[in-house]
Amino acid sequence: MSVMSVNNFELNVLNSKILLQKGDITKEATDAIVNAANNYLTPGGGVSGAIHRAAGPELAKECAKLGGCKTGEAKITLGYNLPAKYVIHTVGPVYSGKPSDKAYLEQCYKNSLLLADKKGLESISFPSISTGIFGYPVKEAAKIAINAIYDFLKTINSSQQSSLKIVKMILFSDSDFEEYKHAALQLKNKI
Ligand code: AR6
Repeated sequence: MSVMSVNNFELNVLNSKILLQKGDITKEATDAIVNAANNYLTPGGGVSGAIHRAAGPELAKECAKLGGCKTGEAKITLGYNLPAKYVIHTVGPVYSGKPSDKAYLEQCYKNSLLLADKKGLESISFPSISTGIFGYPVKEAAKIAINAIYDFLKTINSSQQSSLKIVKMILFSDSDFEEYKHAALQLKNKI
């Protein structure tokens, strides 16, 4: 485990690592980027709108054939004009304050990672799912995201050799980056 510069934070988990970075996910050249989608897999606004704009219209055409996506589940498409080869679309919960919010958000990270592993991908980048238009408080969402990614990597790497080596969280603002770093430091102090 090592702490890097101000806009980068790294946490090693057996053979893989979690990397926190400030940035724009549409610029990421990881094997897959994750989209914070809606149940209909239509472009929408926020990070999803940005991903669809950068990928080009073919992405929405492929999405339209997938029959939607339930909250907490994940579906994969090609990345078209994006630097990433694939887009994994997952639908976060609209924040309601109920305990089910946490379970759905955990499922988003877990199901996206499962899909990436099944496809044999080595690297994946996530945005901060549900914390924009869907209103999930960033402090809580950051803790859930970091713990879900860590639990997934620890479990899969201890039972088999996973293809996944790098899991990035791409945070759009300084304050989001600080919240995710805080959550990662808390986890680091516990393990
Ligand atoms: N790169 C990285 N993160 C970004 C970028 C970017 N280019 N653009 C925005 N973010 P949101 P949600 C951050 O609202 O809350 C859509 O309309 C943003 O600052 O995109 O899951 C869908 O169709 C925030 O921290 O996703 C759904 O209807 C984070 O991405 C709904 O919004 C997530 O914000 C999903 O809402």
